[in-house]
Amino acid sequence: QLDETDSQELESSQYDPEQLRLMKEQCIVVDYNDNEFASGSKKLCHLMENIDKGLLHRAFSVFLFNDKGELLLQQRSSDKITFPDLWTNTCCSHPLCVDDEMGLFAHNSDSLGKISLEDKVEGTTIAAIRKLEHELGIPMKDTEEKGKFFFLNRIHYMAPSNAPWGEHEVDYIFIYKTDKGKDLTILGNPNEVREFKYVTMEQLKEMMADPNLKFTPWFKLICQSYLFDWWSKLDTIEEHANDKEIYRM
Ligand code: DMA
Ligand code: MN
Repeated sequence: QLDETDSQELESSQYDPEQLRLMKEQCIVVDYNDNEFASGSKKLCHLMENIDKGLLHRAFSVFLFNDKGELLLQQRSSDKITFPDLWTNTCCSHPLCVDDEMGLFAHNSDSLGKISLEDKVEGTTIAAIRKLEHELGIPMKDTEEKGKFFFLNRIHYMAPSNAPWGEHEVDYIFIYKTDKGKDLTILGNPNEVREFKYVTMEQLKEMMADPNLKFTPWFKLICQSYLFDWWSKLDTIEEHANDKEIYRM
């Protein structure tokens, strides 16, 4: 576990108490090649003073599509400490430093070597299922069913937020495809999500052209690179999944 001493005293501050509590979560600290080597609090991992020294952690971004091929967007809550009020993809967060979310399972628990990418993807999917329920009220039992999540690739990026905060992550990108005829229950958690809506490709492009709407940096990066291509190939997305490369942006 990385040392908690830093210059930022956040208690009794201007921040939302629940979001401050979540700053104590333990993220997975990784090296340049996404190999885990420590745990570090969410607070520690998101302070630019540490990011500037190279601190990097593992994250995920889910792009959830309904059975009509529309993408679920969210606007982050004003209570969020990083990137409040910005529009973004369905759900983002971090796999935590616990066995299952790290990809440590019974079948590999005695292997002293590195965790395989397949196991890391499985662990990160467990975190995604947890957070889809926490942020959007999508019942875990509805997303736990195998085969709806597609792991596309990993994106390594850095982006400052409002000072003193920022992101520096290896971000696992997932597409979730809702079954035909199924309509997922969504109930936004106001501490996490201010608004949410499904959009078509055209509607998203219109939103992005609207100067009054602001988007998260990672969502913009993924829009500029892969999103529209993947979206147009949703029916055969498995052919584009499981890219082992880490793309540096
Ligand atoms: C962090 O998202 C992950 C990415 C990909 C930016 P977040 O700030 O929404 O995390 P959390 O929901 O855990 O606060
Ligand atoms: Mn992060």
